[in-house]
Amino acid sequence: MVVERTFLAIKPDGVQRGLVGEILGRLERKGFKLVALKQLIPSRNLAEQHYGVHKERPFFDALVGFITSGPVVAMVWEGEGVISSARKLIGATKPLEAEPGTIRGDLAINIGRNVIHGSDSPETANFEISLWFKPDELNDWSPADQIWRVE
Ligand code: IDP
Ligand code: MG
Repeated sequence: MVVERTFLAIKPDGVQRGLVGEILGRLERKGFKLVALKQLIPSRNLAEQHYGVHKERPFFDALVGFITSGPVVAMVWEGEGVISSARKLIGATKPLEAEPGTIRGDLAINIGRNVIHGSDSPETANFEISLWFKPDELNDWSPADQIWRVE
């Protein structure tokens, strides 16, 4: 398994509902490494680029309107297989279909208020990381307990 980086963002509903700590805790406890974190209210331009693949979808305007409506917690997480693993921890797009134990399965009901975004492929992850972060906002670091992490 290769070490990868993925872009995750707690959406405005997650921030407004006080779920930031809960979500960060799940990712930390899983064992992934946080390499960038910031809170921002995304500009319309940023949101439209981020959700560019959905430009033609009927929900696009509502989606961009919502993601720009308040603070988002933008993050980059690193680890082996983190892109697909984080998607599993997040759960299905429709929260009522997301498995219990996943973030959306445990914490959300509505598809338009599904708490968190996660990159869906290595290409998307690279695009989204460079869209949301400058290179010097990403930290290369080794956990002090790395000796306990086995192959
Ligand atoms: P994902 O977030 O699980 O990757 P995508 O299909 O990439 O799901 O859609 C991006 C976001 O757009 C979803 O998280 C959801 O908030 C919203 N969305 C997707 N499909 C619909 C829909 O049919 N109605 C309203 N919002 C939707
Ligand atoms: Mg998606």
